[in-house]
Amino acid sequence: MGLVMVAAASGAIYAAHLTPKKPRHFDAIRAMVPMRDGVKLETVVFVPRQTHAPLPMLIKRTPYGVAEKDDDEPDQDTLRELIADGYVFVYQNIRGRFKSEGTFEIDRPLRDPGDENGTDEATDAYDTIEWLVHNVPNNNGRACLRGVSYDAWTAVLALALPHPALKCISEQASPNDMFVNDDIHHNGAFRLSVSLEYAALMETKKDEFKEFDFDRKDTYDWYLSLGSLAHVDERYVHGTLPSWEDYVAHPNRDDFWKKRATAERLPKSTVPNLNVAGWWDQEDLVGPLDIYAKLEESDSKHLNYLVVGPWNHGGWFAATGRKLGVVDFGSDTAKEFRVLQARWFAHWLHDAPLDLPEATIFETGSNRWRKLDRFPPATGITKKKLYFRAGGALSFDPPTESDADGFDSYVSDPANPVPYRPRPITTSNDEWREWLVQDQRFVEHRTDVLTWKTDVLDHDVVVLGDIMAELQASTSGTDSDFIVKLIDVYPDTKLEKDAGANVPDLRGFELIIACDVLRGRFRNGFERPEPIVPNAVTKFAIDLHPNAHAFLKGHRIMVQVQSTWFPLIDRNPQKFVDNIFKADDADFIKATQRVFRSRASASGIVLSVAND
Ligand code: PG9
Repeated sequence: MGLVMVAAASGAIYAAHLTPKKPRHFDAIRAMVPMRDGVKLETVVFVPRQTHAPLPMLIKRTPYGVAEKDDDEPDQDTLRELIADGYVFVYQNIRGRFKSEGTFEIDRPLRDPGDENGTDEATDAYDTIEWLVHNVPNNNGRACLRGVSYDAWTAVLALALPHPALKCISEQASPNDMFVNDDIHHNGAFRLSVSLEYAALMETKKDEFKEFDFDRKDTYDWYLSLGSLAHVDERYVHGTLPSWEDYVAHPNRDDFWKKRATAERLPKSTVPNLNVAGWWDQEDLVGPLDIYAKLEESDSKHLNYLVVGPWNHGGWFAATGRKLGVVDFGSDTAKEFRVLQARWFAHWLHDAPLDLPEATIFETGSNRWRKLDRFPPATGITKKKLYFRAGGALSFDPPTESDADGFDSYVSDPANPVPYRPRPITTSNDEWREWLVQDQRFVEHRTDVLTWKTDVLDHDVVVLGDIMAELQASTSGTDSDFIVKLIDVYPDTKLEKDAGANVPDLRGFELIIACDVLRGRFRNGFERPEPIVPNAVTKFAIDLHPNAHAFLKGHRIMVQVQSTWFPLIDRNPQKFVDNIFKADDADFIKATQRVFRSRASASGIVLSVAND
């Protein structure tokens, strides 16, 4: 019981009156920490009660709120290992969120080079650390920034102006280039539902989360009846969501997006960074892989590390991480990560030894951790192409037909788009978090989804590294999306080892391993969209990103191609228009798509297959 105060030269201090209801392990200090331009940021510092030796600080900078009550201490479960090692835990709301002053801007970019007086997340992180080292009692002058997703993004940006006390960061699922991957677009295709709903959540109110007000349960139906995206503003938003206005104003990868593509703008690697990603991250799988890859280019001191596990967004803080949906990974992967993470921070902040490979990668299917000296590996793999063949076959042998007979076809109708997960598509966060591991049989019957499958595998095929889809396709329209999914098809017979009362029946289960979309207008670059020549065979290359998965003996490999994925991705009108956000309803037309599987125009997927 007591009153915790901090003597600060500047910055308002809240007096935290401590009236514990449950055992308290920390004293809470609340402060409005001043930034260089006078803006003050709401900060709460939890100092362990038991330890009196000087401790390092673990800092999270977030738009999602800090503990409102002193009782809301750092979580004894997910932070167990870190708490045991001894840290001061710091949480701060970024500008314009909750009690923090200033203006919130989703994905505020780094200030322009030469803008000496400007502020950004890098200067805010710097000023915060400067204040903390001088004002937090018993700190040892060392700090790390950590966080998942947006909080990871703020950590990454701090690398642009690292404070001398910043000894490491751990970015976990940070987005990177939001026009090409991660939350807002994928390869120029707009991630409609997540972008609109996130803007509403974050920009309607400063100090609360406000869900978009749908008038029905099935948002698929709502988005479809909306028609063109031009109606979002006219009917619902009325210019009140700044990000929505930005998306409409910047339909191509112009300077607005380039300024926010963080990895490209980072200086060379001088601060240790533990990058963390999840194979089924429904929001930001590619960001951490890209940030890791970019920092690798200048990592002469070996400060840049990577962990990828079988997780959804932030799933490494799940209770165990043993399962995602119905998929079982055989061990408590999230707990395993948290032990590794504790070793990482203990090394940089407590001088503990570190014996960690550069890349710790979970290989799904075989369910084992691989220790690699880089990822994707440079050796030990062979690039092999799986070709689309006649009769829905998928084979390492190339096709033999001529163009005239060698294609499969479907009609893509924007009035009847393929749902990305089974309807009703509600706003349930739990459903959203697991859609990537849902059985894909729910679309197999659709005439606008093409499917090719290998024979039953007579040996394991282990993919370890890049996966690239290469489509030779045509459309009767002048613009089109192509979505490619690489799927593991489980055996039709129940395996002995899987039998048991509580084990789900996974016979014939279709599990997405990798997937992505390309907006056809951007096939030659994201800055200048180009119409597609109707009915001409055209190459569409779609990066399905690095992966680590064993397609086991007895399974099949499957590929699906479709042109809509709604409302995850907005509908392409299929007629080229200048700005899809401003299309007329009449611009949305049916298109006949052909995916070629001929000698001259072969389509397929290039896999990096492990030699071992
Ligand atoms: N994926 C979310 C996000 C990050 C950065 C910008 C916008 C959204 C998040 O989970 O924080």
